[in-house]
Amino acid sequence: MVTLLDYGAGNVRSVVNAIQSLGHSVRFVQSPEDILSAKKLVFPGVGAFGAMMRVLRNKGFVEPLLRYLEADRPFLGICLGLQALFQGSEEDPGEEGLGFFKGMVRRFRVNLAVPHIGWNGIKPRKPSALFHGLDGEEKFYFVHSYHVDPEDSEVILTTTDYGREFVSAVQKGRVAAVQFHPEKSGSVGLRILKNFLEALEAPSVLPAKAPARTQLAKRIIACLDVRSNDQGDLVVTKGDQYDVREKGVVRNLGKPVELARRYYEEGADEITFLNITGFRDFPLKDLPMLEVLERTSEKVFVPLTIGGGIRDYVDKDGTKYSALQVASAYFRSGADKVSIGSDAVLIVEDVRRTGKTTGRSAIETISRLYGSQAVVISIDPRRVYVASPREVPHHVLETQIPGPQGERYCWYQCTIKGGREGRPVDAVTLARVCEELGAGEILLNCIDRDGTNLGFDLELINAVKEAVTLPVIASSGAGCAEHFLEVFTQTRAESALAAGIFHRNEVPIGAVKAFLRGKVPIRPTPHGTPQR
Ligand code: 1PR
Repeated sequence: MVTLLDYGAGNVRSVVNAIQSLGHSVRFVQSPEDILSAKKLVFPGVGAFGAMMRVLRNKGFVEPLLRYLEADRPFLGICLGLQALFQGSEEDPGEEGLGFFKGMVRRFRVNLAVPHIGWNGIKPRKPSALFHGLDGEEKFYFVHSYHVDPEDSEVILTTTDYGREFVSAVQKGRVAAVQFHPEKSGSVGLRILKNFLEALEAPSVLPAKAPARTQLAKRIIACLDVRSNDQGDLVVTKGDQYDVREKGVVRNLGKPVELARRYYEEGADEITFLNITGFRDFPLKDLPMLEVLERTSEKVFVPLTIGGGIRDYVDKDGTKYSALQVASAYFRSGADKVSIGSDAVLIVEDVRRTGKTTGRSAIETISRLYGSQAVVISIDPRRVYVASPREVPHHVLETQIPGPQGERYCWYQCTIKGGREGRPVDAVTLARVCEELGAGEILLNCIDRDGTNLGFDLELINAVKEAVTLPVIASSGAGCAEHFLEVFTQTRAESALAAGIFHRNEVPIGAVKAFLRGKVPIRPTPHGTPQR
């Protein structure tokens, strides 16, 4: 029996699923006594440092937690659950931490995108029972803007490099804590959890290898466009330039949960579900989509993003739902991030028209509560050619791919409702304003390239990437493994997403990774996955 300290700040479903997948049952801390009677305590932290400490204090958990830790009983802190062990954090300077370890939590001051999101390695500083079964080259999933800075170097278990070297795990006796998310780090993360749950008393070991420097991997994301087909079944479909019908019938490329599991096993670094009719239907009434997430998160231990229909909504009975409520339902069902498409365009139009933000938009409300890393903006732009940059009041770029009349300039028009309606805002401006509003990542589609296998639109990606510091996911047009190398070497995109080639089994994820290996930093695929 594992005791889980959930202080109610966000989704702990994936930690519970990960522990249960290892054959252990979970009980939640309801009262201070539950902490003292725990045999093994796992503390996954989500949200902000100050809010977490206030909840711990209000619930009377601080004193029993310290007694538990000081008695050297088995403890695993995850992410904010690591940071809580220190004296305080720059995130909320007035708020005291547990102070079990001396030292502070500091904001990343690096010349790179913050938060640090993605798969990075670890450099062990001392042996630990947590390392059993690791060879040292593994990568783990991180998402954080702050890192711990212990005064006592003896407690440092691992470090990681991201613009600087930072402490990514600590251990003292049976009290261990990691900055990365084992529950989102595939089989190697599960191995760490298993070692904590089953082998904490085993002899300490060091992995066979240790990287001299760790590198953040470029992420390969599998995308599943989901909708009901004409028979009413929820299917994975795929469009050609957003047209998902072939001879009038919705293409059916498989079942969402099964495909997501397959991609996880093949080494996808993340899975994205897009409910492509979300602009019409209302997701909270569309229980199958919530169920897809619940079932996927039982077996898939990498980050999950869900998009489609994240917006304020009034149903036909006049009941109002906020975008935040929709997003919360998705987080509770196992999503790590939500992606906002149509609504982001309308929000940005509003901000530009009024010259101010309201604080009430979907982007602002969701990022305030769940953090910016939980809010992805999905952009569906279409290329519009112009003869001269002065022709339109938009961000225009000079293109190497001239238009039908030989035009040398183009802009990228944002669309809503799955490409059905063009709006008077360009993709570069949209990305920039969404960053100001608190978005954490951009999913950059391209209607012209979608489903064409012609490769990513590098001009579009470079234009957006130059305008924002946010991580960008390049999407649309991947036709072969070389296209991934192209996008990672000719743009600064952090991730690349594909759909058609994976669904049709033309190029498995393993083959993409095998091709990229040694050329760009990637997370190795699990052993034995298809590469051809
Ligand atoms: O507007 O917030 O309700 O969200 C709707 C979401 O559904 C948006 O993120 C939008 O991109 C997506 N969507 C709407 N209609 C379609 C459609 O295809 N008819 N799918 C659609 C967009 C785009 C991709 C695709 C890549 C890679 N799919 O993400 O997976 O282009 O494809 P490829 O590798 O096969 O080229 P809202």
